[in-house]
Amino acid sequence: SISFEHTTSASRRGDIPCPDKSPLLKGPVGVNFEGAEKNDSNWPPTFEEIAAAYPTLENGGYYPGPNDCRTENTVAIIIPFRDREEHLRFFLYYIHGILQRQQARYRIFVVEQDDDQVFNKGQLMNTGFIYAHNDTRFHPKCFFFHDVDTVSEDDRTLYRCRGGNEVLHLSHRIDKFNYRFCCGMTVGGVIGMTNEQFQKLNGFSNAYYGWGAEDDDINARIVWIGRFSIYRPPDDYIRFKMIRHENDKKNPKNNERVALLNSWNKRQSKDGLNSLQSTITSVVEYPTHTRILVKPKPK
Ligand code: UD2
Ligand code: MN
Repeated sequence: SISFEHTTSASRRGDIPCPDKSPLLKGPVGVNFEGAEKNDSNWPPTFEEIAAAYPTLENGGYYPGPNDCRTENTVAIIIPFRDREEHLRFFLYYIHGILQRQQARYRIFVVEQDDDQVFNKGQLMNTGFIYAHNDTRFHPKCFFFHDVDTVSEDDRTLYRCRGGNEVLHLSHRIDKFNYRFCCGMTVGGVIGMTNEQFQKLNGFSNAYYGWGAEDDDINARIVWIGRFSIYRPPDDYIRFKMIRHENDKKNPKNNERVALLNSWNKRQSKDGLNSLQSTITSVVEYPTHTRILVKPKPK
C-alpha cells in the first residue's frame, strides 16, 4: 500500500487555534520618524535590515502565521504607492512587528503607480485587491487599504476585520489632527473590510485623479450601498502617527473632486472593480513585500 503524507498548512502550524488575545502583544510600539523629518542617514532601516529583522518572512512579504497555533486571521495589507520609499521603509519596519505579534497570517502588497501621470489611488487599490484576492498562497479574508505614511503606535490596535455589517476604520486618531476624530475625516488612512464587503461596494471609484475625496466616496458606498456601520475602536491606545510630508508633485488637488463626490451614487454600480482597466506591468516579490507595478487607465 502507498502511504500519503498529508501535510496541510494547518497541521504544519499546529492544530490548536491561536488564542483570541495574542500573548505576544507589547502595547506601545515606540514609533519614531525622526530620520524622515531630519534626513538622518541611518534611520529608517534599509530594506535589507528590515528583512534581517524578520527572518521568518517568506518571499513577497508573506508571513504564514505562528508556528505553535493556527490562526484564522488572514490579512492582505494593500498600500497605494509612488515615490515614498523612505515612508515605505518606516512602514514595513513597524507593520511586520505589529502583525507578527498579533499572530496574523498576512502578506504586504505595495501597489506602485508605474507612470508619471496624476496619481490615482482608487485604481491602485482596486488592482491590489483583485491581485491579493486571487493569491494562491493563502486566501486572505480581510483586506486593509493603508496609507504608507500612517503607522499604528500600539500593537493592541488589531488588524482583524469585523465582518458582518461592520467595516473597520482604525486611523481615526492621528497625531497630525491632535488625535481627534475631526475636520471632515471619513475613512481615510487605514480601513479594513472583508472581500464580501468590498465586492458589495464594487470597490473604490476609479474616477478620482489627484488628491482628495476618494475616501469620502467609498464612505458613501459603505453607508448607503453596503449599509455597513463603521466601527472605530474606542480604546485610548488607538493612535496613529503620520509622517509629515509636503504635497506630492504629481498628486495635485483634484478640482473635480466635489463634482465627482456629488455624483458618487450615479456611478457606483458601474465605476469600480467591475470597470477597472488598469494594467499590471510587473510583480516583484521582495523579502519584505510584494511590489505590484500598475498603470492606471489614463483620464
Ligand atoms: C488623506 C487620507 C488619505 C487620502 C488623502 C486624499 C487620512 C488619514 N488619509 O491623506 O487616505 O484619502 O487624504 O487623497 O485621512 N501616495 C503615494 N505617492 C503619492 C501620493 C500618494 O504613495 O505621490 C499614497 C501614500 O500611501 C499616501 C496615500 O497615497 O499615504 C494618500 O496620499 P497623502 O498621504 O498625500 O494624503 P493625505 O496625507 O492628505
Ligand atoms: Mn499622508
